[in-house]
Amino acid sequence: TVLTTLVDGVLTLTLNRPEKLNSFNEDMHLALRAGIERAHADPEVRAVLLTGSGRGFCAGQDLGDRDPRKGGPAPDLGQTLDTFYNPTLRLIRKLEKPVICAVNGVAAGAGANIALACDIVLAAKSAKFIQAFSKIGLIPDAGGSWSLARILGEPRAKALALTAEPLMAEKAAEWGMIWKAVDDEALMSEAVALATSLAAGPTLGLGLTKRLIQDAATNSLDQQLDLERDLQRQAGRSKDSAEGVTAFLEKRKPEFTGQ
Ligand code: LHQ
Repeated sequence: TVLTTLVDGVLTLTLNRPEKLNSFNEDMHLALRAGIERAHADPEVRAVLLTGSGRGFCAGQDLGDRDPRKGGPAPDLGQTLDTFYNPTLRLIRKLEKPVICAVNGVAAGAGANIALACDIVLAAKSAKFIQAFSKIGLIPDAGGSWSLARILGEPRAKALALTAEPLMAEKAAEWGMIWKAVDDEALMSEAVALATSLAAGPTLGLGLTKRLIQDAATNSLDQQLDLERDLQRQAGRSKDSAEGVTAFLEKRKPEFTGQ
């Protein structure tokens, strides 16, 4: 349910249930989580690229999995979040390596919000983001209430979540919700080029940069200045920092090892 390749330091994870627009069943949850866990553990992985196969990116939870018409007690969706979505969301945010998301088609419900948890989001111009939850009486999950409110502010976050109106990729880029909308046929080559170039970068410093920017959301300026001091001290002692400065002085391209 998730295709995995490791090329030039880029671990590509492709959600692969195209006939269901890559909606999440248990298998796909576990396979995606295993992929991100590998990215944490495997030093060969220096960037992650998340995308979907077929015409969609991800349509959120597989709604066929729990058909209310079949009767029985209402499912505990809180438990679904605790067991499946939330650990993966936390792993993506905690991973001290860049996570690029190439949204190749519609991203709905939790599918949209997993994309928003990634560090750099590129989307095909034909792709749209739908906070589909309100259509089925649910609330935005998979971190969406947090990321939308932070990225867009309350007015746009509330309107998207209450109306479930699709947001096209170009508008999403204009609003700062994603990094870039690109021509459909250029999406994967651009995303792979970006991920490959980040994977060849100073991984330790990039990881600390990710943490620093995320922590800024809850830190005061004083706390953030202290954190910058601590992480710069660490970055300044890295092999890649020495290599970066040496390469600059020698007017050549740096060769980073990630350490
Ligand atoms: C699907 C799905 C899908 C199953 C398309 N499931 N089959 C929820 C509950 C539990 C715990 C916690 O969290 C959550 C979070 C959530 O994610 S809630 C939101 C769940 N997602 C949705 O409500 C989106 C449902 N899908 C749609 O609204 C549409 O499919 C979109 C707008 C994504 C795409 O529309 P179209 O491009 O017109 O495609 P389609 O609707 O024809 O879908 C293609 C096929 O994929 C179709 O199957 P079929 O056998 O008829 O060809 C759909 O049934 C299937 N599919 N989404 N979530």
